Amino acid sequence: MAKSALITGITGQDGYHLANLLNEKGYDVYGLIRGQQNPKRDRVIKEQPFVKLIEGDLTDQGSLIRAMQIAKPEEVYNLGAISHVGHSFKSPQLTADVTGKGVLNILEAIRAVGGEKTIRFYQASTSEMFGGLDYNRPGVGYDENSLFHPRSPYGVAKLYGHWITKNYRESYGIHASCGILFNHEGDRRGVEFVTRKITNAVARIKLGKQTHVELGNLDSKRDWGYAGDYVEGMWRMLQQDKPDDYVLATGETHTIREFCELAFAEIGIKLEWQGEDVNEVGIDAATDKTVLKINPDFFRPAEVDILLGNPAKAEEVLGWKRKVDFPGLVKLMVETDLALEGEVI
Ligand code: NAP
Ligand code: F7E
Repeated sequence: MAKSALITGITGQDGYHLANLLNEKGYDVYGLIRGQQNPKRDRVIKEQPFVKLIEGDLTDQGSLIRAMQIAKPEEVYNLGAISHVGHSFKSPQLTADVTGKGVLNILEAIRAVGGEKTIRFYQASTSEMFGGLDYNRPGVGYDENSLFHPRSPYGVAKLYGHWITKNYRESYGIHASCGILFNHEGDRRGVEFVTRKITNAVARIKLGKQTHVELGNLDSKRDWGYAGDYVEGMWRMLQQDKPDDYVLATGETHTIREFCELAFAEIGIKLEWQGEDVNEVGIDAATDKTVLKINPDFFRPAEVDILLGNPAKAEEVLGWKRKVDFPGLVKLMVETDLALEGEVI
């Protein structure tokens, strides 16, 4: 009998990669899709016809119970969230309801169908729970025991989801694990996130569809991996005899500025920086044209300055290791965007 898995956030980046992985492993894959006319439904049906879609919403307890009854899952992956940090400052209450309380709703749905001993649960926790303020171990990075200090409504909501998952593990014996994942990107990343925004703009600049890109803070540092590698780690967590929490990261950190330099280099542009603060610009060294400007609209009320993860526990216990490195990630994303933008006339 094939195992059954239910994925919330099926239309998101990680939902896409995880659904493919579970399908390759022979699972029956169910995906929770929200809204009465979700524009991403057709894409899932076209690209991943093996996914069985169930309508529901993390804020709607009844729909989650119904999803459990239909999918009868052995494994539930809770990837659904308001996941954009900048957006969470604009819709903090919605973020609390979906990203925070939504986790409680799905855990209660597991209890409602008596799944405490039969359903394994993955919670998508995040490096945004750390926040960077206590970063005092350069070169070592955050691990599972580091101090939390979220710097956004998103980070705060995720911290609730993290602790309620641990609490349900301790209280009801649910096989519930939290993956504390550092940034992971790829060709399925939404264009609202900085990496994809850059690679999409770079492709459009190369094809003459756009003159420049406007960004916010160029100096924050992120530990960026490839999403395809990270969903493998999620699955491995649920295959362990005991539930636990794991950091998935690369152990390297880079600035947004470095990401821009590598991405532009992929299309043969050497970036030169001129000016300071909001007046700083990125210039194409060969033509003197401005290809990058600062737009303060993209600054956040509070910023996480540096994220660097220590994946030692996941490497040792799960046998997990990232495969795609930083230059490889940038190359993969620019190449995909060039191909996609080349197709779109
Ligand atoms: P994503 O692309 O933004 O996808 C988020 C998903 O959540 C979408 O499918 C979205 O559906 C769904 N969603 C939003 N509101 C919902 C609601 N009320 N009910 C049910 N589903 C809802 O995010 P991702 O990059 O794949 O990340 C997956 C998870 O990992 C998220 O929880 C994220 O916070 C977390 N995480 C991500 C990273 C990263 O670097 N990618 C790192 C750490 C943790 P619609 O398409 O209908 O909006
Ligand atoms: O920002 C800076 C921005 O939005 C990265 C989510 O998946 O990873 C993601 O959160 C950095 C920040 O990702 C722009 O200020 C500059 O310092 O790509 P991002 P994020 O905030 O790190 C974590 C682990 C998650 O859990 C989240 O769900 O880039 N930045 N200029 C910009 N960011 C954006 N979005 N747009 C800009 O124009």
